[in-house]
Amino acid sequence: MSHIDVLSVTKLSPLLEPQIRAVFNLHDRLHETDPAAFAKIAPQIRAIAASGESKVPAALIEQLPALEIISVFGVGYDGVDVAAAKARGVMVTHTPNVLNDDVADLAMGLMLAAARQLPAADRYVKDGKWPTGPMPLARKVSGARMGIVGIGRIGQAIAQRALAFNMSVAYTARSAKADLPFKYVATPEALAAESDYLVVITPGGAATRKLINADVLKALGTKGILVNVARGSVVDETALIEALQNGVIGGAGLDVFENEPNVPEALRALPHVVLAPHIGSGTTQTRQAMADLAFNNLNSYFENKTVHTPVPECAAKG
Ligand code: 8YV
Repeated sequence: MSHIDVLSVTKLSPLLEPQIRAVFNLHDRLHETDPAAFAKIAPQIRAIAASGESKVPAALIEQLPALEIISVFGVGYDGVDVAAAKARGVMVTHTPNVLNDDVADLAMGLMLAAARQLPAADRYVKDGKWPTGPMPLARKVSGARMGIVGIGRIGQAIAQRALAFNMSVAYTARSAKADLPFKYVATPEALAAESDYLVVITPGGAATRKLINADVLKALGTKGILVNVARGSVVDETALIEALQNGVIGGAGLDVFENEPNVPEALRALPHVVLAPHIGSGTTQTRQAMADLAFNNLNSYFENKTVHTPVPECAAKG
């Protein structure tokens, strides 16, 4: 299928790029690197390869009259204008499920790291401070109250882990899920008020923008810890920084940010915050599974017009 032209809109994973190159004719971010060459090839582009953080706006889709499929390497696809794609009959696929465990593991890791001050503890020993006396006491995780914002596949994987820590689990979502054994709370603010740890794992996009605002943080309280493994857009980062600076909440563990890879200096300077560079799905095993699924979606689309994991909006109905 080397005659099929694919445009990548991000630096592709080294686990995915060779798979695509072996079968397709890949134009690596040509729209950014060489607009003149892109203008020539644009009418032939039949697929886009993107990542979870990629932007595929309507303006780009409009420039590609032969576009048939957008394959996202990631479960989140909030950067893709799915409505514009659907209006043109363009299929959008993503990589759900294969990363549930890793993202849930990282949520627990960030919660533990922030509560037990693991990065500070590591520095304490390495900097030779231990002989000067013990570290300040930290906060207990086991048996505490976890509130989960968004109870999809990953949210449920986090809940499962929380139960093993004897935590109580409550959640908020657009509606209560009757099949789940956890308490439903109608709003993030009300959930925060009854949580020690508030874990955010809801999709990004317009519907959840700044869902976690100053009021929610205030409700979480001076001892509460916020964990975000969703999208930076879900948390009002300015409000979060203020809340952390002023002791409105107790701490945070963050894997995602409003303007990645740029993290505000004010956030980086705070001692009671644990930061990670968007590594929720970042293990070799999971990235391989994501790469295989993202590639297989492309490949089977062009082989027989079927895909393994369409985004819900593009899934065939009944
Ligand atoms: C990224 C993610 O896709 O799955 C998602 O939605 O945010 C991540 O897994 C991954 O970092 C590749 O860029």
